[in-house]
Amino acid sequence: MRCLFVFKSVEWMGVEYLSSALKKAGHITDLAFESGLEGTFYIKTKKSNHKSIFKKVAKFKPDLILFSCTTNIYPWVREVASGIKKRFNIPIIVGGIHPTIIPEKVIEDKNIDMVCVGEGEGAIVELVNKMESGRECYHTRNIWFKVGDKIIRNKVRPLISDLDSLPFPDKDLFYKYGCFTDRVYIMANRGCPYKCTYCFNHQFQKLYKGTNSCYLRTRSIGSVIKELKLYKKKYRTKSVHFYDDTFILNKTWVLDLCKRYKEEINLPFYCLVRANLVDEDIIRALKNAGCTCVGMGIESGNSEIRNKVLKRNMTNDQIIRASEIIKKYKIKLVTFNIFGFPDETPLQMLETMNINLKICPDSLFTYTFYPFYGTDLMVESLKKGYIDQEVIDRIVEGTGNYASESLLKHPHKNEAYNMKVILPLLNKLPRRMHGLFLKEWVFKKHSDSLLNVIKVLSIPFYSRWEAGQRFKEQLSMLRVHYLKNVS
Ligand code: B12
Ligand code: SF4
Repeated sequence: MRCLFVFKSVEWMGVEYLSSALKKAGHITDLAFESGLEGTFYIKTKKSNHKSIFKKVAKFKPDLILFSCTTNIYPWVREVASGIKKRFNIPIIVGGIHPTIIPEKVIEDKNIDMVCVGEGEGAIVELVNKMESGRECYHTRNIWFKVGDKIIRNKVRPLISDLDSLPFPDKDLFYKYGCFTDRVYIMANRGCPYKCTYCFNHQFQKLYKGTNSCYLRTRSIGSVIKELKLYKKKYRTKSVHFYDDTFILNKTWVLDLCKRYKEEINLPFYCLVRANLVDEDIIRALKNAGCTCVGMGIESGNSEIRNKVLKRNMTNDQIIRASEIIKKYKIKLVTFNIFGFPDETPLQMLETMNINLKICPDSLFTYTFYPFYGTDLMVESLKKGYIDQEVIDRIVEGTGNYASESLLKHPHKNEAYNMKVILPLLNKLPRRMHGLFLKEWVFKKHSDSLLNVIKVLSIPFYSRWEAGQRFKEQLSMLRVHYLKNVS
């Protein structure tokens, strides 16, 4: 069967995995892609009329249209799905994190015929096989169907236990659109054992409870190395970005991977670490293998907020110790920070500023808290009156994001936004200037234009490596868009 994925802004591994699973089962896949700056830089570009997508649909003549959907691109998915339905009579399926969390709402959209809940490879192959052979498909696990006024809800199948059994992601789909250049994204694991209250992982753990699934799955080192060797040859890869939620969770595995990576891949790489798991053996091994930069979530510098509200389970000492080890081995450190949690006071927010200024990361990312639907912290925010049904409806619709102003009715929203804006710049200013901002400045109301100027001034201080890569990728997408006429 002919399956057309529709996506925008950035390369997406979820789509690549589904495409290769479908190809392995003998189906034909392609991608209709709309470039833009929102997926990586939160910059709204001119509203698109999606013409290139409709043109691609007309040319490819798919039997099925497939959207992958995070919360923040849901408005775009709905708009494009509606445009497609107006012009073509082709079934549309939407999968990914947003429909997984709120299938009831997503399937209500009149242009969406099916949604996929949870992991998609097994489900999509079964569905497409059945559709192709004209067999009844309403009993396909993970898939919800809309038949007239009726919704058919199927349970989820167990998670894929052997990740090595999956074909490597079909990166060609995005490569031809210039979505990546010499840096590749890879995932060596799936799942995360922690239950941080603002993250989707505890929702997935609940979804799969009782299905006899192991939530945390790790690929064999041989499989990861084989995938990277392929990219090195095919895309002339110069750096690698491991996007695993908790890359260093299994110490023996990381140490073994580092050894073989050095011998067989030997490219600079980036990965995510968790402060409570960092030790000298791991960081030394990462360094020896070529790791040039690690990302580490601090989220809040106040241990009460971090451990009671966010359930991060890590102490300030662990964060400080981890950053000392990372610096000792001269690996660049990027931290992630969020301001404006429920009940967070300005003084607690200041602790996030202070811990960063103390450990001096090479760069840092700052966000305002966005209560993703169904997370424990969204529920808590509702209970405590920080959000109401109207805000929940906006989240369901995919409004806002964690780079914009908070959706919460937070008494210290202003301070949270000031701190989010100023911290990346402050981290690079001389220590003697910190006092200027840490006292009155963060507590005052500033004009949007001043805050926007600071945001622009801070751009060079966000992770330079990451910003540089993304900039290169955006340029490459534009070049392909305007010069190559890919179809
Ligand atoms: C890597 C990553 C990125 C990379 C993507 C790079 C790449 N080349 O893939 C980048 C940096 C670009 C990115 C950007 C964003 N990300 Co991100 N990202 C991730 C991360 C860490 C891994 C995603 C991944 O590849 N997973 C592995 C694949 C196999 O899983 P998957 O995508 O979920 O797909 C499976 C199923 O969902 C399902 N499925 C998915 N789509 C479809 C479609 C159909 C038709 C079917 C049948 C099934 C199906 O089947 C797939 C295979 O099993 C996740 C966290 C996570 N662990 O998943 C966050 C995550 C998805 N990102 C998130 C967010 C918020 C964003 C941004 C909005 C942030 C931003 N602006 O920078 C953007 C959104 C961009 C966009 N266009 O949507 C959130 C989404 C939360 C939410 N409720 O929406 C997550 C869950 C992180 C989190 N902890 O909150 N991200
Ligand atoms: S450690 Fe990271 S990925 Fe895991 S649950 Fe917490 S925030 Fe989510």
